Amino acid sequence: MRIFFVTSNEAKFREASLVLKEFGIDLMINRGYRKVEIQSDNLEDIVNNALQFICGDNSSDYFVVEDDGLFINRLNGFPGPYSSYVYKTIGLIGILKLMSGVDDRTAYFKSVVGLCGPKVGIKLFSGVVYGRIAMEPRGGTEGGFGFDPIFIPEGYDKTFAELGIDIKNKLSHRARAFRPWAIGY
Ligand code: ITT
Repeated sequence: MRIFFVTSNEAKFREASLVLKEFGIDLMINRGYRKVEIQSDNLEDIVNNALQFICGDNSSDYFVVEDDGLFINRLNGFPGPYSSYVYKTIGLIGILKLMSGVDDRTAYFKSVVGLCGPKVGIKLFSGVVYGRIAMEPRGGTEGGFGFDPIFIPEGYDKTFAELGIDIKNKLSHRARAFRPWAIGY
């Protein structure tokens, strides 16, 4: 039995692979598939839909798709499901500009992970990590990806990028979605 993570994001793949290694699961990437992403306000719908295009090819392989969002409370959850587009367009500096002068900097990351394969149908798992938006990007060159340089998880003073992959993988939205997945799949 083989499990393929269908993603264009190698950093997501690397983090998920390390989490699943704890459970003796070897993750592979893509097997020629591409994640088809619909536009929706709902991460679960995006994952469900992406899996419809991949699953049911009669192989004995399992497939995983993950969708994430950074939800900033003061911005009514923006960028949320649009995080990928916002990251590529206004980026970290754009988010920090939107947050300029804002006291409530609380935010959270959410991950929805979907699995499909022979006999399991589609199963969804989710994970959340709460935290706050930093005043400036930190740790960008050392580690992390995406919004990691501006996200400080609850209980820490450092950003995900400064904390590095080992600590991030203990508490991240991704780890919290993949761990129950690994136990339950
Ligand atoms: P897929 O091909 O798997 O969709 P993606 O990069 O488009 O890869 P998502 O749509 O799931 O991934 O994620 C939206 C964006 O949120 C992503 O591009 C990152 O910029 C950001 N993001 C997701 N997880 C993150 C994390 O753990 N740390 C920092 N930023 C993250």
